[in-house]
Amino acid sequence: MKICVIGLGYIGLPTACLMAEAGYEVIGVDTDAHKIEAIRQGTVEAPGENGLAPMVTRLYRQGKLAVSTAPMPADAFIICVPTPLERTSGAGQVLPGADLTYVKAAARSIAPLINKGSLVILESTVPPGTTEEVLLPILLEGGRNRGDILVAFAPERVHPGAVLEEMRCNDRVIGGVTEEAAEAAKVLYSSFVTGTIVTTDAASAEMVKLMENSYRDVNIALANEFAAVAREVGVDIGGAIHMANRHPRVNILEPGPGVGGHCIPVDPYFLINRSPQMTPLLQTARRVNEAGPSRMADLIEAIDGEHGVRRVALMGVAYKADVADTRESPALSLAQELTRRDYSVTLHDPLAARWNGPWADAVAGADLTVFMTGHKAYRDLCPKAVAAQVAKPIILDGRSAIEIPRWETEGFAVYTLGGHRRRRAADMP
Ligand code: SAJ
Repeated sequence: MKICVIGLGYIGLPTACLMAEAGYEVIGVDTDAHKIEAIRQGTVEAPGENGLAPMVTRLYRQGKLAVSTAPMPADAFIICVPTPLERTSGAGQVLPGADLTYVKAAARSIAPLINKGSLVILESTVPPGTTEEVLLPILLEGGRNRGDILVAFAPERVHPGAVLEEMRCNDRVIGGVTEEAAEAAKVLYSSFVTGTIVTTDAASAEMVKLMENSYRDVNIALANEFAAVAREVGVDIGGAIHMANRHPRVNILEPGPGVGGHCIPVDPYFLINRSPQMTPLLQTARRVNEAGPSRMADLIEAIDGEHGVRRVALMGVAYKADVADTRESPALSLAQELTRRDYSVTLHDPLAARWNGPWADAVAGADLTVFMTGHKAYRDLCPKAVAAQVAKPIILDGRSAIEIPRWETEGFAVYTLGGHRRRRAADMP
């Protein structure tokens, strides 16, 4: 069976590899000629995804994975293209929604290659109804009948940094425009998915994906709101969450300096845009999380009021620990806000190419060092070495990234997101 994977990004490339590894004849397609050339030259880079780059090169050289900048005839097509936010106005308010440009372009690029019995699977996260109301009509534009082709929606669940592992092991939901389509897609994914594959209709699968990420966004917002109250009350939020989570049915997430990545800040808007009147909680959660960087700027101003701060070093540009991905980076938003408030800002990230110079250069002369991402490289930093570089030994830990006693021993004043330091989780039984 020949499979054509459209889009070789964070999801499409590992998906193409796992399908090829499972024995299918796979053609990976991407309009980015540089990406295609890197695969052909064996110079693919997948920072943070151990095993992916060598797997791509091996499969390509074995002839199990072909690549092209244009789709080729196949028995099945898997669409893994971006669905970014677009600012649209509706119901008298600006409501970000899904930009389906890439999905529509991918559908149009494969429509001429569709035959009777072709299977088309959409993996990109989309608003409920997109598979049946947007994708299918484009595929039928060539005058085909609905019953001629099998169309399904198969969202992914991955943890960046362990994408291959999670694509294999996690349970998967697959929704079909018809039951036959869902079953056909299930057979395909069963070739490498060891988790349970649940089949349903396309709209339910689209909804499930958005519910998963919206659930996470709301719970991150809840943690951030608790942190704000803890700051007012003077309670250490880390310790309070640790204690609250000892309740058998409580699982409060981590407060942070903002919510980044290409999914959590985006996906709730696909539900908000679809039903603005029915989603006050999702909209509030988005506002709470989007205010993360400005809350951090307020905290920095308060520290400035106490100690005098002009130069701020932001450590961690990636959207979360131990990944190189800087999309929707809270650190970049904070850097903009601090610059607007006349602070001098340096940025550093050990994994993100643009900012991965020596950390000492980033903190040199800093009046305040802010940990925005809990990279392992930061957790392993030597406080004495940092003390020798900074102008003032003051830390704002936005991610519970450091062991506070190690830094206080070296004379650092350490601030956290929530309240003054009391008995911290680490000190607790
Ligand atoms: N964050 C917090 N506090 C937390 C957890 C996360 O502030 O307790 C922040 C992170 O630092 C980051 C942002 O939220 O800036 C998003 O991180 P994440 O780990 O929640 O999300 P992603 O985008 O890496 O992965 C999510 C996952 N979805 C869920 O956990 C429900 C992943 O399983 C999905 O496959 C992925 O979105 C996706 O591609 O949809």
